[in-house]
Amino acid sequence: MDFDHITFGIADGIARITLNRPDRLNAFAPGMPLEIKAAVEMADRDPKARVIAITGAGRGFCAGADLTAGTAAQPDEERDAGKLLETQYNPMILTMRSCEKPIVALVNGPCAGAGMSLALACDIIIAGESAVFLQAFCNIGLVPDAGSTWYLPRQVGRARAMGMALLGEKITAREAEDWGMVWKTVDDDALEAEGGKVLARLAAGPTRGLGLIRRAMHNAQSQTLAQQLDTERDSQRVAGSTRDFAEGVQAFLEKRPAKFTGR
Ligand code: T3D
Repeated sequence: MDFDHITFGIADGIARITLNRPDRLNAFAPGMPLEIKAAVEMADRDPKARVIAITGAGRGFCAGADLTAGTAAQPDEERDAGKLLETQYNPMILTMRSCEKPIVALVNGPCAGAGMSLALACDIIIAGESAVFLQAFCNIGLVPDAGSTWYLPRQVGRARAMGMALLGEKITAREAEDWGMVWKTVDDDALEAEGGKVLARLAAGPTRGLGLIRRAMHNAQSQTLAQQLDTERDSQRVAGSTRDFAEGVQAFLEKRPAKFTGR
């Protein structure tokens, strides 16, 4: 499949989606969320991909919606700022949610508006030291979208989420890490190497089990304890029937590293 706004490839078990509009800090052009959605679906289907990485080309991760195109460029009488959400952003976020493989954001620079929502919808965020995160929406009179009002308070708590959403100020990668939004902040120069280590580890992991872990963690945000215990039981039944479980136990008993195959 040809993409206009992203690049996509699979190598060594890692499906890599690179947002590719560096002149606009990889702001979302109309159509771009659907390209990301399609790429996530391809990676999810392809057994060669065992983890998905999302990053940005150039010095930015993603500056949110392109304010020179799409809704912002429409005349007043035609403008429907909910339309792209309904037809593009929301399907992208829901596809990421239902994906059965871990998704890692390598945040290499400014991460704003719906670009921050995209990062929040990933399972792990690794950020370069100079990355900044901002809920830019209120700065232009919009409301947080693409899942930010759902993910952000769950990840950083209501007070910090409200502060970010109502004030639209930048927070640094280190602050984001202190707040529990970012797994790890690394030197900018080390982002590829450090991110690569995490990706390689996930790509060599028990893929089915990792997918079930992410699903259970996501479900926990909206389920009761009793429902969650059921989810854990059902997930364990599936994980316990995989070859990777048998290999993991065997490797433990033989005191050697496990060789997971993702089955
Ligand atoms: O239907 C709908 O579309 C509704 C959906 C809305 C979802 C949203 O995401 S709304 C929020 C949209 N995003 C923003 O408001 C963020 C705007 N950008 C910024 O605040 C800043 O650019 C950053 C804080 C992200 C980065 O600042 P800085 O100083 O590192 O970079 P810069 O100089 O501002 O930007 C570099 C270039 O990227 C610049 O272009 P130029 O002057 O070199 O030709 C700038 O105009 C361009 N750019 C940055 N963000 C966007 C953008 N171009 C288009 N759209 C952008 N969002």
